[in-house]
Amino acid sequence: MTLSQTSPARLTRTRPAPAVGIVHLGLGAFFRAHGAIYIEEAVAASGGDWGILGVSLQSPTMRDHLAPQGGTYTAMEMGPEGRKARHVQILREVLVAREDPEAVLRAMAAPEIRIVSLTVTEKGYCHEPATGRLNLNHPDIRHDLTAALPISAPGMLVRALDLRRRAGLRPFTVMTCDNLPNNGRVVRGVVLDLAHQIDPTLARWIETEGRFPATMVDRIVPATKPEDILEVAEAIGAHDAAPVMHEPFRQWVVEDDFVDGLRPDLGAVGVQLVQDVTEYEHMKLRMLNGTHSSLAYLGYLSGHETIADCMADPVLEQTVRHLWQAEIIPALTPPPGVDLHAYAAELHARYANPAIRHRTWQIAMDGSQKLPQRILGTLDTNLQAGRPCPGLTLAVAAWMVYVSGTDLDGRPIEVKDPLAPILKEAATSARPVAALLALSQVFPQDLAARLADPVARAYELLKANGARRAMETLL
Ligand code: CS2
Repeated sequence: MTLSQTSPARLTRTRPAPAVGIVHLGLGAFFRAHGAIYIEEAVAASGGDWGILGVSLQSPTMRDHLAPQGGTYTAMEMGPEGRKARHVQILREVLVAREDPEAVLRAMAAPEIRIVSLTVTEKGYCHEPATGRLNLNHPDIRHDLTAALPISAPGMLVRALDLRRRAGLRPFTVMTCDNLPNNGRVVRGVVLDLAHQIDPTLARWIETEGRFPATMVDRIVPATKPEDILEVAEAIGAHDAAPVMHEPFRQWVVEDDFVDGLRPDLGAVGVQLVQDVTEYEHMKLRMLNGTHSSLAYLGYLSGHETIADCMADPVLEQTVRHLWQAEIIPALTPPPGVDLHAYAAELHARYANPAIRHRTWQIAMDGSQKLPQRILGTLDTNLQAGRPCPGLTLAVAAWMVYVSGTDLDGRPIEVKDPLAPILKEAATSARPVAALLALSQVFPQDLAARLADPVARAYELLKANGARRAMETLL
């Protein structure tokens, strides 16, 4: 056996990246399979110094994987009919904020940086999900209020903007790419809240000069699994320690509001540049992420490992169709020219794609940060209009079972959530439904009052009959 058969060569860079113009915070699989590819294509189409410097906030793993590959990696498109590999080379360098926050701030404050984009997940904004305001009691924010070297994403943005202001530079555009409604307004709000605490003059400068376009991002990108690394090696004939596996579909809707109008030519590669992204965000968060989370809890409790497995189960498949048709679409205003029924049909096909193994457990993560914008908004609109919502109510009840840390057959669940200990205490108390609904970080309290009875009934049904029977009974 030759050496190359036992260990294929490492993936390496084959062309230089453009000079850096963007710093990206949060270098997970999603950005590498979505924004990075769009930006690489925009540079290929129209040029510009829009290379990306990636920042991992906590862990050095991504840097350690990407550095020996010159920052390049494989994006593997997984379609129902086959796969297609692409060698992405737009990322020039990776820094790790926990190791060297000063280097990250220096990079963000450099004159050539015009955009700082973010995928730091919902909890990375350190806000109260129910209100959208900065949580001043968040331990990272308490640290960042006084320390010159921040650890939170809002802290990084504020300190870097401060360096730019002091150096007489223009601010960078802050472009959030996380699944939050009004994500531009949320990040602007937390940055201004923090800046006000640190230096009101800085806050005023950011308020007048800063730009925070909202964006709607969409592509299903499950976390990379060890078997994916082997599959990619076999497909490309080289070892890539950090590939990303993604579906063919992609969509990016961006508010065209950048500091001095400076941005890559995103319009050339199919990004929709709009005045107001709100209706797109609501559509995507409620139709896609709302049913994703519902399938995650109900599917997990029905014993399903992935979304595609859920779609192959007629009970869950009918549940998700019911959610779209009877509960979510009636409570939505479509974006201009969009047919929500066609959008639902497209989502159905995307979920059923057997090549994408997206774990229910992965989507179930961080539910306390996700439920408000994905599910509770739809429930609120419907209940106020007097329309019952048995499906979404059951999904909330399933989340309540899930966060107790024990499934309906008594097996342990590994619950990942920034509020996990609080959720567990409430979910295992004598009155779990009432105790969870009382958490104002998650449930606006007027909605909690309206949810009390229906959720309690759904919860009892789940406990008594199991998830599949409960769906059959209620829907
Ligand atoms: C998913 C999203 O993990 C989750 O919570 O719902 O990551 C989803 O796959 C993306 O938003 C799709 O664009």
